[in-house]
Amino acid sequence: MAGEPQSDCLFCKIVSGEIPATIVRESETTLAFRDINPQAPTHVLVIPKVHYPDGASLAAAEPQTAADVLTEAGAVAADEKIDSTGYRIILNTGSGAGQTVFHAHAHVLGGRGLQWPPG
Ligand code: IU
Repeated sequence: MAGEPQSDCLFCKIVSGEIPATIVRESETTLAFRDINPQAPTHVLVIPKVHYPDGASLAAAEPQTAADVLTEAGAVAADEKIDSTGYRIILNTGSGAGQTVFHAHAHVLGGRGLQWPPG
């Protein structure tokens, strides 16, 4: 059922503690941890604790939790001191856009120059 933990979902297992992660922030509804394959000096993933396959489906079902993900992404940027230099929040959506884990997550990237448009 939408929103329920999925037994085959890596990020649900991080939420439950079954798989370890370097957690940098936690709120009632979200978890933020370092990406295992960082693409910038700061690369943190912010996820909802509930399972939805992507950010849009999360926002449609639980808009407050989607807002919490963005608020926490901003808090990560402040914690990492990249808020003054600029940072990027990315929600890859669909395999064609590079999404590989189908549990909603926002990438927070910063600490280096970021090009536009992204690849
Ligand atoms: P994507 O937007 O679905 O491609 O992002 C998934 C991210 O999850 C990607 O950057 C991976 O490096 C990251 N990740 C992780 O942090 N820990 C893991 O155990 C696995 C993937 I698998």
